[in-house]
Amino acid sequence: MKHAFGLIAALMISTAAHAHGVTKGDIEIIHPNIPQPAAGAKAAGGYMGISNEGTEADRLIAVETEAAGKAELHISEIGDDGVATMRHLPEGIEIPAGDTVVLERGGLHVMLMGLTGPLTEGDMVKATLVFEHAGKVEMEFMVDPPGGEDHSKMDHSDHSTAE
Ligand SMILES: [Cu+2]
Repeated sequence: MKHAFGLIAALMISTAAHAHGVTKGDIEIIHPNIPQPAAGAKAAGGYMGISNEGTEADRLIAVETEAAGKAELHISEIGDDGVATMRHLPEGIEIPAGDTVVLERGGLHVMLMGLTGPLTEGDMVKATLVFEHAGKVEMEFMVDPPGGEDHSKMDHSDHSTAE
């Protein structure tokens, strides 16, 4: 995942004005965010960087939040036919030792399904990430502008089909 470092650097630079995050043990959560969904949307994607400073792999296995009826871990993929599809990851997302995994549009994401209320830019959305080893990490998603923070610095070539 060498490319992740460049993405994280871009993420941190582009969001430096109001970057936020949380650390628990060896796990650091970097700028968890939800781009403001369209009015009346029933679902939204949650994104963040997850660093593992430890010497053992960990695994994000669940996300709990009162902002949605259900939160699942998904990956968006472009199939051989060029069509973007989303796949549920019941086994969770591995965070290798000494590595950073980026959840971003068009890739890994938290899928919030059955939103319990509107999400407006600037809102903070409480959630709990559940890791196999680090346990429960309390954090807050920041609701970013619609379409996400600063498109210009990241590759969002497939964002129109992500959700
Ligand atoms: Cu999804």
